[in-house]
Amino acid sequence: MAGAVRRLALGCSLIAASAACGSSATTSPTADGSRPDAATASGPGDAGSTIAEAGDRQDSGTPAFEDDGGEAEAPSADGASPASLAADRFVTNVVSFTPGECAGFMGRPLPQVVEGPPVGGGSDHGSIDVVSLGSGGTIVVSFGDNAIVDGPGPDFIVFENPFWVAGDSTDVFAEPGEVSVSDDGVTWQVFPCSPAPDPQSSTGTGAAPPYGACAGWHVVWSNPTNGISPVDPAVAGGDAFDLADLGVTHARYVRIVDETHEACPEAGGRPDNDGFDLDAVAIVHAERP
Ligand SMILES: [Ca+2]
Ligand SMILES: [Ca+2]
Repeated sequence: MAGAVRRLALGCSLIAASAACGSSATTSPTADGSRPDAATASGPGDAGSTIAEAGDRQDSGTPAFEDDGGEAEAPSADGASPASLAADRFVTNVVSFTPGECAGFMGRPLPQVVEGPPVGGGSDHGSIDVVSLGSGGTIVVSFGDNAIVDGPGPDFIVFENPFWVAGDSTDVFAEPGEVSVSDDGVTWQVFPCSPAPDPQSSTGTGAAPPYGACAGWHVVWSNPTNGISPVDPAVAGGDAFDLADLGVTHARYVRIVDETHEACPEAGGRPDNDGFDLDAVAIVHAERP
């Protein structure tokens, strides 16, 4: 499994002019009943265009994005309706970016590329609306005056751009990262993430499952064009995190550290698209919903 992932990583690095390294697989995923089938989702769009101004909040806090209940269906026209989620339910600021080796790919400039909702491509291709952290790179983001608070279940979601190799949900093209949270930007609480170096990698680098509490290995279903809520962990895809797992109740900052241990560059690959690719971070339980 890991070997297949590595082979595709090398192959698509050769042909894809993007950090997303989009899969050429055309096989649709098998609907498992628990996830929407987003294989027919549209390509990357302007993520920022669907976010209302921060002052235009919904009193109810209910996302305007439709929740399709996990049914497997193509995106509806209604799904393209403007969202009224506050801008600060997502990243509004890059506090710091410390690129690792072979970092730098950006579908758009920072910070815009990590602001707003995810631009998921479903199971068969990864978003290019990302910044590549590089091997061992670190990024710290915040949410305006908003904060993540501990509510029932997951409290925020990190969106990378993994995909299923040839439609196989057990063979994920994953580039894991360690996620931490902080309320002051100084003291951090860490979700443990220590993937093993991939023993089947021809370069001796790369990360192998299990990925545990790492981010970067659950495909992203939500896209501004498909009506899937980016703040509902049951349908959004991405890697969801629960503050309660760390005994934390309030966090203003999220930090992600690449844990791919990728060679720089991967054989035949671009010199700027290594490591964890950050698309977006969404607050599920917000202090200011
Ligand atoms: Ca929680
Ligand atoms: Ca990636």
